[in-house]
Amino acid sequence: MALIRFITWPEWAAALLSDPGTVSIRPGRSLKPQIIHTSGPDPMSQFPDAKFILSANAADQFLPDSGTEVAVAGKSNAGKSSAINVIVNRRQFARTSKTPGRTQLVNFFELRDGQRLVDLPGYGFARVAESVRQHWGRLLRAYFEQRESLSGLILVVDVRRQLGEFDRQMLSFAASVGVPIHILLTKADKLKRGKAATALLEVKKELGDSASVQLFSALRKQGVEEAREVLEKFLGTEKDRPLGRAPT
Ligand SMILES: Nc1nc2c(ncn2[C@@H]2O[C@H](COP(=O)(O)OP(=O)(O)O)[C@@H](O)[C@H]2O)c(=O)[nH]1
Ligand SMILES: [Mg+2]
Repeated sequence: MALIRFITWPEWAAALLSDPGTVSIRPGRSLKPQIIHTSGPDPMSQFPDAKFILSANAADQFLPDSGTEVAVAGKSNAGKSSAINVIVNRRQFARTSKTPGRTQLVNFFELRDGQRLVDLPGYGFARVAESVRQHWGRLLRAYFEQRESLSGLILVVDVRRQLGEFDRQMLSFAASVGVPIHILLTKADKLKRGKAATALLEVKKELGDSASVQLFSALRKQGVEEAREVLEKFLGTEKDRPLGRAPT
């Protein structure tokens, strides 16, 4: 729901300070900026009040660890933000592609009271400096080790690619703390039906019972209901996993 109106500079500054996630400036004919709400309440969504809360760059910045939380991970450019937007049915909820900075942080969203979605930083191993890779590795490890509210991992993988080093690291972190895993093989629209089915079978065969897997396309809205059901299941899951075990 977009609300566009002209405001004064003090109003703009106040809005930016109170809710930076929903305010952007567009160059217009007027000297005054426009304020554009991209994430107001949306009655068409299952999560009408979903909102971005904060980005963390260190474990001590994580939100309080109560309720249930579902983490979404994927190598950069896998299609994670697009998938989140379609599943939550909120345009521009998780910014697609180029929001500098945010892609490197642990982003906390509140879906409903006591139910969160966490957008984890994703990266391709080859493209990142070793020091940065190590920082993210530590941050992700800390996240999986510490979050008692973590109830499920949704891993987004480009259906045209094999599971990579990043994906295997995420699977290993989740498995080692007993968190259930669901894999979205996304961009399924990029493959012919037979090829997509083969890719699905291959991942299923490789992972066996350790994860559930489905085809997904944000573009065609394929597999959205299935993904939403998994998200709801994870969010409703009462946790019974042992805590404090370090991922291996
Ligand atoms: N064809 C197709 N393109 C997609 C799909 N999902 C994402 N993309 C494109 O892939 C690129 C990366 O998507 P984004 O969601 O930003 O990936 P992220 O880096 O994992 O968050 C963008 O150009 C998207 O438009 C999909 O299901 N089908
Ligand atoms: Mg993204």
